[in-house]
Amino acid sequence: MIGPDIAGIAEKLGAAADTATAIPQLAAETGLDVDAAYAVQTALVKRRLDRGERLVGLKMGLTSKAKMAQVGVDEVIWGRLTDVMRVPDGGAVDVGDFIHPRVEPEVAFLLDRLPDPGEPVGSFTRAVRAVAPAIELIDSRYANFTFSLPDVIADNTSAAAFVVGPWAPVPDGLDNLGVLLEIDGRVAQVGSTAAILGDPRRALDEGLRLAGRHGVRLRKGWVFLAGAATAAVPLRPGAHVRATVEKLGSASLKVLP
Ligand code: OOG
Ligand code: MG
Repeated sequence: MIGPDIAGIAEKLGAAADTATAIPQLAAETGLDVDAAYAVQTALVKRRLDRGERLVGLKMGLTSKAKMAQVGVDEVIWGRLTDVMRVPDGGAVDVGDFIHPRVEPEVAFLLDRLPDPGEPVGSFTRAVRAVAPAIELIDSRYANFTFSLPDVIADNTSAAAFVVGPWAPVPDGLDNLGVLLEIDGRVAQVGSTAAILGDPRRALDEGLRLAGRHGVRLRKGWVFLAGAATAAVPLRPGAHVRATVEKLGSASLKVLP
């Protein structure tokens, strides 16, 4: 039996991102299952690495019920972050570079000494050197921001850009910190880090386990996004976005007019 055309699907998704043009969903039509979808994601990210981008981290997706409900997919997923996706704290993006961008508040981990594949994380403070408030800008390449589980995995879990705020030492508890997303100084979303798998530290266990299944090892120095605690909010030209996590501070992003 001939399987789905992994390279061809990755090329379609890559071109959609490069030209900021939505495409129809393709998993059902091409018979893409979850494993094949991660193979597409690998090819899609390789396309970026081939043009000089560097892998700088891993992101988790759909680790909260709010996110699962918003997109109608209820499995935890993971994707890759490259250096070109990183926007400095307080930096600006242009909505014209994206199809239908949304922002969401995140908690970021700076990875340090990680366990060998198959081993449990053990001490979180050994595995994570610092934590920070962050903003993720997601931009599904599919029309109407609508997708199935294999579709969103193939599309590198909608990854498009991210901002990391100031790094701070790991606080005593990370499991019930208030999370706030403000647009132009007005509250757009409120939540708690408890929404992230009960405790965002669990996202790292899940990331190690799920990425490890596909032979992907996390690296010291990488940024790890634990997944949004709240639903994502559409990004408008001229907007000022701020994500605040209690005890950790804020990260911010401007959108060009
Ligand atoms: C998929 C990516 C989800 C998160 O933090 O849950 C994600 C999407 O919502 O398009 O990044
Ligand atoms: Mg996210």
